[in-house]
Amino acid sequence: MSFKEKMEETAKKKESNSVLALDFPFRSPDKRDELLVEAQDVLDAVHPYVCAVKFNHHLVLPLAIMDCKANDIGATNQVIAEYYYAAGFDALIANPFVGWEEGLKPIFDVARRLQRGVILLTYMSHKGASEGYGQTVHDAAGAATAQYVSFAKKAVQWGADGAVVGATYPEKIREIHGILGEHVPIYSPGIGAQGGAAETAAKAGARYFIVGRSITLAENPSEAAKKLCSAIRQGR
Ligand code: NUP
Repeated sequence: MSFKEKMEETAKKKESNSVLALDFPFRSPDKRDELLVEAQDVLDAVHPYVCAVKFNHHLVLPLAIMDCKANDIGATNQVIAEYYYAAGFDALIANPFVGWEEGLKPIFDVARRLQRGVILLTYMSHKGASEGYGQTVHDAAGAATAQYVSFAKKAVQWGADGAVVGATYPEKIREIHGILGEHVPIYSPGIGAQGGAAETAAKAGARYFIVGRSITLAENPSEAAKKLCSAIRQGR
């Protein structure tokens, strides 16, 4: 089963399209055990309400000491992908800024061979996103276009398994969704702590919702995850 099909099936089974970003603030190395316990507690509390878990450096680096460079040359990207997939990850998030040949192609090659997923950053959720993803570029034919439009087209052309678009920019979600159609589902971070709203992102066309701090740092993570699910349902 492909990564995309696996996500669809799990979301349906769990009745949830929320992806938990299992992130915690920096902790000194001698507190690593606490971090593990905390992460397990949050997972235990919210697993009925999420369809997937996304690991970032917050947890992978302090616990496993992995040197991940998601923006690298193809040969390095290939090794990164081999190790992450071998460690059991179902999908990786990659940055299309490095391009295809000797850039992301090797990651896609490894992913296809192992039936894993590649999700592309398309328009990030933070304030400075417009400086990179929003800049005007010239496509191969010389026509002026927005960087994120070009990335969205590449996501379709490369057969990406998902595209990350910030919930903080619902109008970008709508526009990018228009390019991706049903081929490439939108994964939307930036809900809660960064100011985005799940309901609005869902209305604009986001399919999955990546949420970290408003669940992991909540007084009651289970309640927060449950609320997120109902906000998503409202937006559908
Ligand atoms: O555009 C992006 N925005 C974003 O927040 C792309 C991401 N990958 N993320 C990640 O999603 C971010 O690094 C964090 O792991 C998670 C959002 O967490 P929070 O703002 O809900 O706490």
